Amino acid sequence: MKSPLLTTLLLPLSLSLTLAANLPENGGFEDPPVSARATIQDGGDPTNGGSGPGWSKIRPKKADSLGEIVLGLTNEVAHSGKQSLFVEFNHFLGGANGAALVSEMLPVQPGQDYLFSIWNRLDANSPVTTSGTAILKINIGYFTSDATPVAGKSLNTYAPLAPGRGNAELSAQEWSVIERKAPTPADAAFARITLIWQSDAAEVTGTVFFDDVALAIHPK
Ligand SMILES: [Ca+2]
Repeated sequence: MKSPLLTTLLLPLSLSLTLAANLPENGGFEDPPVSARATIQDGGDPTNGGSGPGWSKIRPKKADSLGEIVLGLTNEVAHSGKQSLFVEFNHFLGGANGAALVSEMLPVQPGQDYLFSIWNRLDANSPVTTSGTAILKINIGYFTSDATPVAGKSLNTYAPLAPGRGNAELSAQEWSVIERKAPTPADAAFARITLIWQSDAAEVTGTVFFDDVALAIHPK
């Protein structure tokens, strides 16, 4: 039997570990609830108008001569819970001029081995078609305790979203995970995740679902 003192000591520790293993809040895209595929404008805004939780900014690529990228939430498929984020490329040929989703400032522990992960799956009704590739760019910026950017220490990586182009497990039949090691700098107190959808110069059409964005301490 645990002593009351031990239980008291263990409780805050286990609570902080739980939080540390599940950043950002709403990484599972369950908030706000939707009853169908819903764009940002139609109630599928994971930032809830910029008030969070978890996500602070979202920017679709509005339709023009370079096509568009539509973002929102859907209950069609989910890796966890009932919902995921959908990213719909529609004759997009804007290259780096794409769409983005930005997290809130997430508290992290300095000098730790973190693992960033995000699950992805193609839409069986509209898989990505392109002569080049669609790209998910992942940027993790770090900040000190007074929110000053930690210079030169951000993580920049990317994953191709067209099958057979370096993201071999991506399919419409099942979810697969994109993982990147993300060690925190020694003076980091916060991290901010920016997800950017773009392409190389080729035209892209098709939809990819994303779920369960996490930044968690990597088990040694
Ligand atoms: Ca989910």
